[in-house]
Amino acid sequence: MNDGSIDGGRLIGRIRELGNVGRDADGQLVRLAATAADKQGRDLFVSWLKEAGLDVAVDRVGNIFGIWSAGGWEERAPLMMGSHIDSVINAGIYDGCYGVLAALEVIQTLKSSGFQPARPIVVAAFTNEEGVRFAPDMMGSLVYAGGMDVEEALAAKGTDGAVLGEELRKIGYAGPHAPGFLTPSSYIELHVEQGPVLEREGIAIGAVENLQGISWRKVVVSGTANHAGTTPTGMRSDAGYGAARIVTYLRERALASSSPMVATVGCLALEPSAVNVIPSRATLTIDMRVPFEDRLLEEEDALDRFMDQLAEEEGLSISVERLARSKPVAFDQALVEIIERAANARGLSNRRMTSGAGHDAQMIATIAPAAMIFVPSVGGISHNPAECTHEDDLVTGVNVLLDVARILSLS
Ligand code: HGY
Ligand code: MN
Ligand code: MN
Repeated sequence: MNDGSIDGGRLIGRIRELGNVGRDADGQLVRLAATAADKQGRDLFVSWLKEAGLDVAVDRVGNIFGIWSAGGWEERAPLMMGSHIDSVINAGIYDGCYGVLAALEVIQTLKSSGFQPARPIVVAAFTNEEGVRFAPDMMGSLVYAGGMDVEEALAAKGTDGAVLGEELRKIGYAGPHAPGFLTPSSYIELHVEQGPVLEREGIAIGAVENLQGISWRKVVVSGTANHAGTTPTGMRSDAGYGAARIVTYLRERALASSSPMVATVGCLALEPSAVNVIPSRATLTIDMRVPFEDRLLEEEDALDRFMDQLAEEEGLSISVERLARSKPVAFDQALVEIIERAANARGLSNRRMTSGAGHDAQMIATIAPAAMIFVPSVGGISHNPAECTHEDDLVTGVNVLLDVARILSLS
């Protein structure tokens, strides 16, 4: 392919092929960080990197890098593009994988067209972006950017009791390189929007200028198991009721908030989980997000006060563990403008936007200029097997990434 445009068939084919790796017995896509399924996905991605003639490097926390540096530009900071290939549970096939495979497609297109960059170009696949098995999310890029000690990350215990460092060794991705071994000149991440905005407004490209703050907590509500039939309501310390009050508090708080706030209780387990026993314990996770740091801090404080009062009123004890916390991030304005100009040059409608989801770009933004490109998600659905982006939108996004990469690697 030498006319300088991407090979859409190769891109779509790889997205589909990688999307079939890690299907469980029910056909659900589950490729959690550092599992055997993740290894299969990683091995497939690395095979494509080698096919493309790239140097492959893996760092100590399992981040994978495909490096195009032929021509002796090693001494120059590389242009980096990438995302992640781990998934949530029962995932779609585009989240993360699209950005990683798009970056590889851009490099292969530039290489085969005889393009001569002035600096190396790197595709990155960061470990454990989703944070479903090991918290926090965006862990690989957080460590890479120096926001988390690599030893602390490798010691992280998963929801299944596994230890990340051992799991990476088991799957053969405990690499030799020190996280951060390459400091990019700039970082661009292409991602499906995962929200409804672009589709609703009929816009082709999102030039992402910022990303909201994220607060993850694990909460354990402890009460007293008792007989469901003999215990008067006023004498109960019902952990299940306490958890339900937290869920409804968060929804009411989000709806009443003066700023865009979302809150989710994604995990909820009751013990002993018997039909006629008042729950003695409820274990839940809370994901709160607000685009403004001061407001997120306010919401965290308000939640703490609510839970203290709930505990007192209901005779419960409530413990809270912080799982992840990232501040809102503003991306590099100059890069956002380059993305807008690239979209305009192709006659593509585009708009600036905030990312509701967390991304590796927010971590790399702390060590290099970074920005993101979004393409529309059908129905705004994501973290769901129905996640979909139309093929022509996928190709359009990669062509914009290609144009941006040309500009950023020529200087
Ligand atoms: O949670 C997030 O926003 C991302 O999908 N890790
Ligand atoms: Mn993602
Ligand atoms: Mn995701």
